[in-house]
Amino acid sequence: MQELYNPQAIEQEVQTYWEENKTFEVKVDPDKEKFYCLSMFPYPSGKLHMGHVRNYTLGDVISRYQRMQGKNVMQPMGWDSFGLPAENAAIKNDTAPAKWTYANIDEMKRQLKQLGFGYDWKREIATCTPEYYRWEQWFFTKLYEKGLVYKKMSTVNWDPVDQTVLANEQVVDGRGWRSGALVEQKKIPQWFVKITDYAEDLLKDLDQLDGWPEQVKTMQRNWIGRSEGLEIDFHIAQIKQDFTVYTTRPDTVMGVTYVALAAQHPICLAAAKENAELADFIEECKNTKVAEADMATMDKKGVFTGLTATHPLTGEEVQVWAANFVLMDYGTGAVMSVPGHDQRDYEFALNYGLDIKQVIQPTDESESIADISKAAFTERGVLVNSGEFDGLDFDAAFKAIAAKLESLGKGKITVNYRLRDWGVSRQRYWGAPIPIINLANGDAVAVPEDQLPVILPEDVQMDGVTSPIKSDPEWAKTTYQGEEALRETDTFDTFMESSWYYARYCSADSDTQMLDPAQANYWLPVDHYVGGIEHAILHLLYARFFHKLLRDVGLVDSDEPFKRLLCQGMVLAETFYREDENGGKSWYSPADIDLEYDEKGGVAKAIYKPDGKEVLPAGVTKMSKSKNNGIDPQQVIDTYGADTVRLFMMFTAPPEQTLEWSDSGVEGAHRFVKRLWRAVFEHTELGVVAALDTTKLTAKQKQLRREVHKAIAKVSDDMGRRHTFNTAIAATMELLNRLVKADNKDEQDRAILQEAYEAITLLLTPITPHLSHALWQALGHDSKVEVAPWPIADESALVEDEKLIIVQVNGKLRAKITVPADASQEFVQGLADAEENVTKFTDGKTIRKVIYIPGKLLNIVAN
Ligand code: ANZ
Repeated sequence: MQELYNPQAIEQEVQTYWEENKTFEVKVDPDKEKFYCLSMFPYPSGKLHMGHVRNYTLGDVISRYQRMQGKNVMQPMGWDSFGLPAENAAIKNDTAPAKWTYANIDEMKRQLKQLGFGYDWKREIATCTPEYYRWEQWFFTKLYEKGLVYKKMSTVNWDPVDQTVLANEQVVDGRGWRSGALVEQKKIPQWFVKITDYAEDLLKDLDQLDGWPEQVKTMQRNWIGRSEGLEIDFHIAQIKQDFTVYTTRPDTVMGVTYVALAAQHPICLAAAKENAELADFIEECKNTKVAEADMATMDKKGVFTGLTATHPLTGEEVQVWAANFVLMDYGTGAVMSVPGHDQRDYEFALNYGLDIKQVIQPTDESESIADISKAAFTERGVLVNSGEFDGLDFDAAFKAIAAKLESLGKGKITVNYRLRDWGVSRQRYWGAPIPIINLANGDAVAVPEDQLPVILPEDVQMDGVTSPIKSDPEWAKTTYQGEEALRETDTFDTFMESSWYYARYCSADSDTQMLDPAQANYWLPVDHYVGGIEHAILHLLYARFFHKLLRDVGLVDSDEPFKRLLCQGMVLAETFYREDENGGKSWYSPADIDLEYDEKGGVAKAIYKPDGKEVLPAGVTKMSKSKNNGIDPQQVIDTYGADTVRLFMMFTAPPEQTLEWSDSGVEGAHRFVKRLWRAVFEHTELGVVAALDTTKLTAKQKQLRREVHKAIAKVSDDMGRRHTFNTAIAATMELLNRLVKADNKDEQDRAILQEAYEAITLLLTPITPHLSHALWQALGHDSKVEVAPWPIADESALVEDEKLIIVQVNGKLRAKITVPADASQEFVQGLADAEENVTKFTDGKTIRKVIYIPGKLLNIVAN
């Protein structure tokens, strides 16, 4: 008897085999169909968490399945290794961000290997290495040459005590995380990439992405936010100046009762010189940074500029206000205000006693006229109080008013996007230096190619306030064409690195180019991308944008980087707490809790093991530090082995849904693994098996074999098409239950069992690869299971050669007859007519109708 199932020993041995045989190293092979499976690379925070384990198990299962389909599968892994947490950790632990990061990478890589993920480690990249970021810097200089990047003054969070710029996550309740000082808004020059030039392309190409969840595409569409509208010119006679508003509702133009400008609008800035109240207001707006999402709920405030503008169609004079809800960087920074039909304008008008006029009426005549006494009527409808445009609907009014204004030279149709250009400057240290040289005369130039990469020093002392490359006066010093100049000390947003890593993997070791187009075009686009839904907007949009940039400089020839996207659900766990006298809660790790159950299997008591006293359950939530309910994957791997962890992850929930951690679930998965192990060895111990001879099978044997092949067909469909790994596993579990009860006495019994255990082993290979590797050998194979072809269901085994037919007379069961599976209706009817219990009810009657459902039912209607 083979020794007991010992996952640690088996897994170690199989992993060594993979490593020695370079099982997962791949090369371009034009004769083979390729499959590129990618999981979102981790930030090296220290050690893997369960979210990683789930993400990477999904990717690995898909990869291994595709490899068994005979495809050339690339599955790479790397590290998204720049970013703020490394700086914070370095300060806390008195080390350098680089050292901390590389140590974490080592540890997490060890864990990934221990989980048995089949990565091509030769392609490993870490974005914080010069070998990687030099190409990002190079690419940025290319974009600079193409006019796709520019410098602009832009607002940052400024800590006046620490004299430093803060990232959004370093601002806590409006104060600096370290100094506690009130954070101010400050404008400094920053670099932007012109993603807005690609807005239309990014929107349009979403239609190509059939393999993406609808939800993600919708989020991207909304983020890009295309709107079609009209730019309309207003004239201010007092200062002899025109300004332009942007509106998506030109149909409401006759309802304009005032206009509103952003506080930063040049007309407001000019008017403020003689208007102290306005100047104060502008100052106040400066220090409140408003996100677009807050626009609807914020208190609408403003100041009258003292100016009036002439309505372009009515010639009426309307007041010009500065208003806090108008954004300077959207549209034209000016709005024609229609309080009757826009809620923000409405609230503002109420606050300042401005007129509210109705010009739109509901289309549905059964509705009474819209009530605008409490809120604006914002739906589309039919025009009223609009002179020559009365009675038109939205579309007709849009056209008519646009045409009229155009003919007057006061309007034009325009398209606007909510999408803003991408600000890539960060004032942090741990990032790729922006490859720009600032000249003494104020100009900026790209670092020449032969001076790249601009290296970030790694051996630094963090003072917790200023970036080491900013505090070291020497670092920035350089020369440009013989003149002294200074390097840019800002670094890139880390989204820059994650926007093209998927492409770098295709030729990860190239030190002569960013990508090798031949290799990139073989592997790209990624066939299956697996990652978290939290990246639905920014990361995925930036990566799509970069792909188009790469395409437009000729490095890749596809339009989109990711063919199919899978967003896995979160991993949840139970939470437990105790309350102290002040009502504060302390949270206890589920790993330290013993549960006592009532007779019905419900939780009766939760006991904190270290002190034996009770804690209270507080429901199931996402594993997080704040609720102390994270389960450390390492502990589970050490106890049960990687295969059990992988199996549990895949079995417990479909990929997109949340997965609830449960100790009993893990134990259940482990029992199944052990059971399979035992069953296979009990089978192999019975000795040599004869070859399967399907012509010699009894009905019972045929039935068992049919079940085996049904399971193969089901698992293949679940894995390949539906991606419901949980039901695939359930089918193999059922099959195992069946097999352990099956006869194993004669040769053909054992031949079927051999076929069945081989099938189970292969079907589980993507999920429990170490176990399968060992079982495959135990079943007598020399070749390795990783490259064994996926089993194919034998169609002939699936065919049932006999069927049981229910015979009814007038809907009542009268007989059951067994017929060949391909029997015709006449044949079945003939047999039915020979049944005494049937003829008893039909004799002497007229047969009105015979209903036959092939293989199932024959119903004779007679009276
Ligand atoms: C008049 C009007 C009447 C509007 C009405 C709406 C309803 P989207 O669809 O998001 O593009 N707007 C224009 N520029 C703005 C700015 N810089 N800051 C704040 N709001 C601005 O929205 C376009 C609408 O948002 C425009 O249409 C404008 O208000 C406002 F019954 O013009 B509307």
